[in-house]
Amino acid sequence: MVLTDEQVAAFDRDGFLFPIDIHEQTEADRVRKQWDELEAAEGLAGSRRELLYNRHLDQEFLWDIASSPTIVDALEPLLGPDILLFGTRVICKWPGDESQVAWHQDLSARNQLSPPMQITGWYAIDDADEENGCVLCVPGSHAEGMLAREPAAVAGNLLRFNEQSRVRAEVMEKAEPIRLRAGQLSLHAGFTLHSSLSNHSRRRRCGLVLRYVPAHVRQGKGVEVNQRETAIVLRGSDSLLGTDAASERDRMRASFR
Ligand SMILES: O=C(O)CCC(=O)C(=O)O
Repeated sequence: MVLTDEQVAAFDRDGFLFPIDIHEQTEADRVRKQWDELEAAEGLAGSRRELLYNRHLDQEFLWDIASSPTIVDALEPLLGPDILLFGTRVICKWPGDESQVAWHQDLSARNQLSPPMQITGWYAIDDADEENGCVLCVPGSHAEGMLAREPAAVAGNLLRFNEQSRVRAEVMEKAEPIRLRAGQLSLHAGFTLHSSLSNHSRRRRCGLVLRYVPAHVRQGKGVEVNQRETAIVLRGSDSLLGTDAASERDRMRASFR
């Protein structure tokens, strides 16, 4: 989807944009069914968290979403002509699950992206609203740059490291709920402050988190192993990786055969 000038201006002003329609109901239902099957096959019980990272590398339906031309078209005016998929993660909150996501920015000293540029896509596998713990974003917070982090003060924090951005209560109060129907997407900037609360409904809330960077962004060599990601060119080319979007799509497609 090509963004209108108004949408680009809204993203620049607020640091997020939603909803963006990716899939109609039938296709969204198909994605949810595939996720349900994967969840059942993997028996997420003991190792839930690790199973949820970078499954676009071995699950074609997740790769298809992550590399969707509709999403990449939307990203192009925001990130430029050369775009990498940097990593994915599914974040699920099951009914009765106390887990939540502490206030944070996706760009942090830990992931060492230079220059610090990233846009995150959040694809709704399930409908997401306040009741089941949708993402909350603070409008304009991306303009503050990188905030200091401290140990998280919330129980059940789903972030990889149990941290949170240092943020004042009056800032959190400005947060907007990112309500999405299954099959819709939101985008937020790397410095946008966001979080999500526990699921108080009887419905699951699963979302596919997609990290995109412009191709000139590099990751520091000293970054911890579980923060290293696999960059795949989705649009244009990358001189350091020495590859382009067409060959990467062929390579990925072949890997699923
Ligand atoms: O899924 C959530 O609740 C949080 C998502 C998130 O932190 C992100 O998209 O960067």
